[in-house]
Amino acid sequence: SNIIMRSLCHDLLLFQFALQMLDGAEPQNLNCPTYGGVLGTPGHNGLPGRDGRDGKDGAIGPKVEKGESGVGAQGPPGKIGPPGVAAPKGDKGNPGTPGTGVQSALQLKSDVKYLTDRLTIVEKVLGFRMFRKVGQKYYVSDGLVKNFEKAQKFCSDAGAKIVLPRSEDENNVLTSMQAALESTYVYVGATDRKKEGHFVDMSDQPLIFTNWKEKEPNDYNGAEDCTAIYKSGVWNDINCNSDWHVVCEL
Ligand code: MMA
Ligand code: CA
Ligand code: CA
Repeated sequence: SNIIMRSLCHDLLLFQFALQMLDGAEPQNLNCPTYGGVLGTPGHNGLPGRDGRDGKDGAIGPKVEKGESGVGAQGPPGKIGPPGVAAPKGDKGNPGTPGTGVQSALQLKSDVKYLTDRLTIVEKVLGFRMFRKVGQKYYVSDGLVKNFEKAQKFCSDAGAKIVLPRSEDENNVLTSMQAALESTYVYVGATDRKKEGHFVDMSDQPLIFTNWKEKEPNDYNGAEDCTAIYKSGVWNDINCNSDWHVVCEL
């Protein structure tokens, strides 16, 4: 737990540091007491490349007057010309390691939001007696038995929705929960109350996954507009007034 505390402290300092950067404040060294580590300062840009070497000697100086023909010997060579222009500067140095600039601060902010949102969900999950994780979702239950209306209210009061498997994976996880609940049926959030025979989710959207038992849905007695899942994992349309186990999803 000491390691976790240090890691948390470190994360907090990192975030605080990011905020300072956003404020344009002069970054300060920040310490975690038990860690003693110092937050690194942002990376500098790489050093500029070294100057290029001097250029080669310049061209020969001005031409000397030609001696009079046929008389004296050839005159001395002219003075050496001025040094050539310096060679172009070397290439720019490699960039330094990325600093905690505005870009990283924004990234950090969105990471913190994502984690906070996830934590809020996980804390809701912890309020239930039973839970399973499937993909990004959690299936939760208190093992209660209710009619469809009350089942829906129970879930929404908990900030959740009545369960509706959207894939075989999710259907399998719900089936395993049902075994643990020792229940005949678990309500599933699909109804054909608006249009007989046309099952939709609680937001009136078409179902992207179904697992109907053969010959279902059959609207038995003309009074079946809700859906439940059997222990075997197949679905049946049933009467909405019967009491069955409630599972919610988060
Ligand atoms: C029950 C009920 C129906 C289901 C049939 C299947 C008799 O009614 O569960 O929803 O379709 O059984 O035989
Ligand atoms: Ca029906
Ligand atoms: Ca049926």
